[in-house]
Amino acid sequence: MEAWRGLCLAMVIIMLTGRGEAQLKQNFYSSSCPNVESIVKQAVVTKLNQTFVTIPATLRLILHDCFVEGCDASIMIASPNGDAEKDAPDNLSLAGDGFDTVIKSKAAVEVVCPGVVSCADILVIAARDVVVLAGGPFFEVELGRRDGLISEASRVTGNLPEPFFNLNQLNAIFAKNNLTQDDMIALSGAHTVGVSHCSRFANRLYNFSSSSKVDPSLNPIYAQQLMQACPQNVDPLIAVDLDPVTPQIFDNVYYKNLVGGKGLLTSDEVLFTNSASRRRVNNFAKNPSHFNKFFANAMVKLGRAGVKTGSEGQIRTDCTAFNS
Ligand code: HEM
Ligand SMILES: *[C@@H]1O[C@H](CO)[C@@H](O)[C@H](O)[C@H]1NC(C)=O
Ligand SMILES: *[C@@H]1O[C@H](CO)[C@@H](O)[C@H](O)[C@H]1NC(C)=O
Ligand SMILES: *[C@@H]1O[C@H](CO)[C@@H](O)[C@H](O)[C@H]1NC(C)=O
Ligand SMILES: CC(=O)N[C@H]1CO[C@H](CO)[C@@H](O)[C@@H]1O
Repeated sequence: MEAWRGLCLAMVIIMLTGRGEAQLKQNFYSSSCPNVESIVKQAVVTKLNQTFVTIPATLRLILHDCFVEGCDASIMIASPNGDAEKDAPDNLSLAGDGFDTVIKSKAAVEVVCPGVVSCADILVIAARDVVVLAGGPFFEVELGRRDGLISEASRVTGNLPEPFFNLNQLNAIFAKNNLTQDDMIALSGAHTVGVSHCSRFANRLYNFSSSSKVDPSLNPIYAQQLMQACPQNVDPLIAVDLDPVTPQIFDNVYYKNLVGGKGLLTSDEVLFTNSASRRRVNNFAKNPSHFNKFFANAMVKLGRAGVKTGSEGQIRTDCTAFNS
């Protein structure tokens, strides 16, 4: 009887994993690479010591990876023909330091546990670590992702949120990734660090509508400052802080900015101007620990988007190339 039950259980497990339904879990590498998280953290700290950009660049990478093909490090692939995901127009502004953080972390992990930890998981750990290093909340990450086998610029189109999106468009693209409006609002709080190039919001300053050149939802003094930083025909390399108040700290000031008309992108400010999302923005602006809790929860959910597990995909040795 016992043997029979054991056999049934084993068959169920085989069926589940055989169909690729293996689950992500915390401490996935507890026996195969027990120190993976501390190795990645050390690599991230070392990289951060070289440049602050490590933080925003790595954090943004997780969105761009997970929303296109799922969280499978497809964003990391370098193509000699310039037609991989990272070459798509939407990726033009991804800072090289995010890629470098993952590459250096992977190199450090490979020394100790060669061929065991996916690049997708390393990116997820590194993205969590930069949040913590910038003063944000710690949270346990789920691991067990496999690296994807597809990375094409043409498949990026339509899968990433755009800075001119309205609330419905934002909700729709997050919903495709099983994320709610509250998740979306919390994840937008990543814009508490990092920068945007002028071209992504210049329409709000110079060419908003037939009745008003300047977006009326912008605080007028902030609008003046932005026009100074971003004159028309500005050098396309010029970028300004997404959070003008505490640009290097992961905090809830992003939401206070929105309340004060200092959301840089249309997609930021709309979270406050639209009454359907305003209450949550006010809540995060007033209650930092509430924001931290929602952000951590939403990051874990983001990390589940379109994942490959079990025997799907591969564990890349070099994050920038498929295994040959
Ligand atoms: C809600 C929809 C979102 C839109 C429309 C959006 C759009 C943008 C845009 C246009 C930029 C500026 C890019 C540039 O000009 O260099 C940017 C930067 C950034 N985004 Fe988002 N984003 C969104 C959500 C997110 C999420 C969910 C995360 C991460 C969890 C994130 C993390 C970042 C970071 C950290 C930067 C700064 C990058 C840097 O300084 O190098 N964003 N985003
Ligand atoms: C940070 O960089 C400085 C030199 O810029 C170096 O002396 C120091 O050891 C570094 N610290 C870490 C933790 O890497
Ligand atoms: C201003 O906006 C209108 C309508 O959106 C567009 O047709 C026009 O090309 C824009 N002008 C500039 C200078 O960007
Ligand atoms: C969203 O959740 C459903 C049900 O669990 C799942 O089948 C689907 O693959 C998920 N979508 C993404 C993008 O992860
Ligand atoms: C960081 C990075 O790889 N950026 C690339 C994005 O795509 C353009 C081409 O569209 C490349 O020139 C960039 O190097």
